[in-house]
Amino acid sequence: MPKVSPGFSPKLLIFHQAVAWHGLCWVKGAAEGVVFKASSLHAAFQKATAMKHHNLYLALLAGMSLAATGAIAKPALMVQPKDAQIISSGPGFGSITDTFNQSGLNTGYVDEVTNLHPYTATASHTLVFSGFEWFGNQGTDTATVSYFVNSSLPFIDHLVLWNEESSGIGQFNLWYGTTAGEFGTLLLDGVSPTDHDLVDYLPDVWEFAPSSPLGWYTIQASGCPQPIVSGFASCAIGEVAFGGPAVPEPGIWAMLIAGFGLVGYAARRRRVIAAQS
Ligand SMILES: [Ca+2]
Ligand SMILES: [Ca+2]
Repeated sequence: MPKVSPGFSPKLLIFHQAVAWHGLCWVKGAAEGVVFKASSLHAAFQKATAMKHHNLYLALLAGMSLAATGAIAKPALMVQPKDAQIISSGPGFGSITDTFNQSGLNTGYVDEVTNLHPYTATASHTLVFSGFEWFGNQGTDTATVSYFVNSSLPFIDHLVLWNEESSGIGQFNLWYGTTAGEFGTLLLDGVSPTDHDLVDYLPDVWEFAPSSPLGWYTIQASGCPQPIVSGFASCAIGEVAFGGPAVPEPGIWAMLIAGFGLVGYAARRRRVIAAQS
């Protein structure tokens, strides 16, 4: 079985199975001069059984499912925001640009190329403030910041946050909208990042329902500063990035087409042998 990433979705797999099943039934039926009116998996299976080809269909389905799983289980890739805006508690201290330009990371990532999970397991952010982090206005316990994402990946479903270690963010909601600061779709509701001590810190990673690869993602932070150290009375961010699935490679589709051709050849051969005996 292909390795299933933490981003694996059973619903997507079922959807792909259904698509694969209907597609195969239709093509196989058309090839035999019978276009299936398969409005459900059950109807398709009954039809396949009636044609005494159910084993063939099950084998095909299994193959397609395996291939679909491989396609879906492509690793999540790192996605770098292209812009950011402070919606509240600004201008604060430091530059908001330093929270998405990879400043302060011990090792960089390549936008839409680096695999998210292995990378975020070891990529730490410096505890040094100047030139690397952003703090909100002193005396504020909330802050809202929007990040602009414009990615060629099919969708966005991960948030990566290096939660600044001395003040950080207590809790936050993540929203998606088409404009900066828009509370459009709620993607994460009241989640709590790690409260780090005064050390270089690793990121937290959250997965959420697939969302648009183009638009503004807004972090609505509260509960700042965090208890450990509470060095400065405001919210603070070290670095923010996103993640989405890789697109299936053309090779997977070539493999499927080749496999289908082989199965079709085998079925035809079986009929010829049956006709001769
Ligand atoms: Ca940074
Ligand atoms: Ca802390």
